Amino acid sequence: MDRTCSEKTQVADLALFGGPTLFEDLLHVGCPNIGDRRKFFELVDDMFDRRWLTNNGPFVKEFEERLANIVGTKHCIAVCNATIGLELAVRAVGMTGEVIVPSFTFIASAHVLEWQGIKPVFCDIDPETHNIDPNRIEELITPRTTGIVGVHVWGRPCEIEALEMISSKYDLKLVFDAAHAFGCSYQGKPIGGFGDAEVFSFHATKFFNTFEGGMIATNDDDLAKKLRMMKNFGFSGKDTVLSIGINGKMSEISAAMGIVGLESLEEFVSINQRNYHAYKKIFSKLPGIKLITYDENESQNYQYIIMEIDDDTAGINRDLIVDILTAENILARRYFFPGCHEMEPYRSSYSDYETFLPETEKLTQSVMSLPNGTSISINDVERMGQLLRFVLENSNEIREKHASIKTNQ
Ligand code: T4K
Repeated sequence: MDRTCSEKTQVADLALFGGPTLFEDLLHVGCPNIGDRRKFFELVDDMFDRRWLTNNGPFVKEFEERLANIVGTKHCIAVCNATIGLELAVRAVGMTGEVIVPSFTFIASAHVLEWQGIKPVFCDIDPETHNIDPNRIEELITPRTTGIVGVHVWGRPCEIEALEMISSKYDLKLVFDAAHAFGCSYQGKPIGGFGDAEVFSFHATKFFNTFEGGMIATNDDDLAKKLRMMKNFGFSGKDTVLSIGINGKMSEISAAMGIVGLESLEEFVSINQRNYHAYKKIFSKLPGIKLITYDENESQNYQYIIMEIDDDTAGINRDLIVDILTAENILARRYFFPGCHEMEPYRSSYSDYETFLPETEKLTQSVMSLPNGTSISINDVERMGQLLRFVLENSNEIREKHASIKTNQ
């Protein structure tokens, strides 16, 4: 049975120290939002009746049309996941040699380059936006640089104008990893139409999902044509292959999930926004915890509840907070930790990043994310808030108790 947080009257009540858990069920960061199941099963029945399961079927075509209406681009190309989508985009725009990318991102943003023999050159971030810092890009450009991959981290757009200026000044390709940014806008325009192409993720953990899946958006007709061939082994027609390609196709069942999910898009956003406001109200009163905020004049999906922990003010560090929450069945995550440059193969290949990624280093030590989405209620948010308040109020005792347990282990 769930217990209310007021029952945590002493430090020994924390689950980390053997007390009962605050939540009976696990609260996940990235628990999927699911649309109308009945409608989904109807579409699956149609699909089985038709016996057309993949390879540019009617659901994929319909889904792509609907996506293009939402993001306002000429072309939306559905793919099996954003990682393959990024690989296709990077390759199709002609990136080679070195490409500048932030290290503060999910590892896929770097791997899609390395996987194709392109060196990811990691750029530091702006500590306020968590996005690539345009002021640090020019110093990284060499004769081998062919492009920039900007990442709209947490769905908050990069400084797109500045990135566009740099890429046109140095004749670089510009692709956006928009994995987090479906439903978001920049200066009133939907994310999707910027740079040479933008790539979205519809993975189960994103606020809108197709189980696995993704989409490449572009306004460039030639690029779209190339991408469509490349995601289908390079085929142009039944028997002719015109270029190297891969299998990046989205299946019909994923597209069916997407079509159904789109009908609940507004509901997903409004629940996320409601929870975000509840988190904001509680966390603005907690010393040492800074919640990242969204510009409410732009469209947002409000999926990510991201906190930065200031150890000195909070009296407790990020890792111990994550351990405490995890023990209570709140599976908080250290997104993104460590930075990509600290993971293989980059860690072994490049040794000197620490000196020029200071903001990335700092942020990866203090950042964490909390659950959001349709599986999270206001009551859940309030209980998490009460727990965190209890933790901060008792930080000294918690730290000491934790240290003494560690010493005795
Ligand atoms: N670029 C960026 C900036 C990205 O963040 C991502 C993906 C990509 C590119 C690549 O996109 P895709 O190729 O995936 O389309 C998760 C996701 O797998 C990944 O898609 C996402 N970013 C990343 C931020 O998070 P993990 O390894 O942390 O996932 P995992 O299995 O630990 O799951 C996360 C939480 O979600 C867990 O608490 C469990 C929960 N969960 C997960 C699934 C799959 C559920 O409750 N239900 C589920 O069905 O990477």
